[in-house]
Amino acid sequence: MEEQTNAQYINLGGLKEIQKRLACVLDPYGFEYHPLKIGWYNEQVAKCFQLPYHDETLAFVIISTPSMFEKAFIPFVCKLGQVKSNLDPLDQCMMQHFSAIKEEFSDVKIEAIHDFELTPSRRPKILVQTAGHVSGAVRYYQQKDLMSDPWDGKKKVFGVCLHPGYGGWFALRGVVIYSTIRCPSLSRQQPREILATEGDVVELLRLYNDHWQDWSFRDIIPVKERYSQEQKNYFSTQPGDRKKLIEKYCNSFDRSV
Ligand code: B12
Repeated sequence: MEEQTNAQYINLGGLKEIQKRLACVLDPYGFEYHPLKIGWYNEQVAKCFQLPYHDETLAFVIISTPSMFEKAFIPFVCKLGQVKSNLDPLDQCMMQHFSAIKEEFSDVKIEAIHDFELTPSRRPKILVQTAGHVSGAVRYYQQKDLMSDPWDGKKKVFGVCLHPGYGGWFALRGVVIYSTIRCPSLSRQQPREILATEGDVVELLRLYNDHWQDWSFRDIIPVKERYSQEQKNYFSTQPGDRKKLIEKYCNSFDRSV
């Protein structure tokens, strides 16, 4: 654990102020942000994934909702024409929005970790599903939660999160850690139990692991919003072939602004 000598303690009022400022930077672009304490995350993950901060350190998990594609990604690739060819355009877009958070809080030390970042030993720097679960924003369903495992532990079954409003139609983009800010009064929120039976959880894990390309796991519950057809086409297209799609979106985007 890294001992920050200049730690600042905030109460729930202080947290609300931070959330208000995050809203200005993130709400217009289809992102959600949910607070957590680093200790809640570190308690769950193996030592090699733990983050070197005090348990009370404040962080937010950042989620992209379906409208992020139209509100953030298309304007990013079209308007600004700033996509560098060697980096994934969506990753670049996320980097820009995380940087905007850092700019808004330029008086505070913030570490932003993206879902795609790896450690030198090629481990993910952050397990966003665990972070999402401990924040209470999404429910992480894992094989090890099953009382009776239909795969008998013989198959590695990847876990998946569900969002109460968007089902599987969202992504966990990373965390921003307010390295020197501690919020002892933030209390843990258990995520909503979204599926009713163990059979539903087995079905979710089966769809996610064996049929993720048909999008069906995302619709396991009724949702308020899904990805647009354009967004589905984009993600179903091989990364190397996405440039043509981007050009097509930009032609219609240019006409609409
Ligand atoms: C590597 C990776 C993959 C790999 C391996 C998958 C895996 N889960 O390991 C591959 C390439 C196969 C893959 C594929 C896909 N992936 Co992927 N992947 C990742 C990535 C980058 C890291 C996952 C990882 O390595 N985890 C390491 C293992 C060890 O973690 P773990 O199993 O959760 O174990 C921890 C927990 O169990 C925790 N723990 C222990 N006890 C408890 C108790 C509780 C209560 C809790 C909360 C936690 C907890 O401790 C363990 C660690 O010590 C994440 C993004 C990220 N940075 O997290 C996306 C991610 C998991 N993928 C995602 C998706 C959507 C996919 C795909 C559908 C493709 C796509 N992007 O559309 C497919 C579907 C899977 C499939 N059928 O192949 C999403 C899942 C979203 C969701 N709703 O959950 C993520 C979160 C990316 C994102 N930005 O949203 N993926």
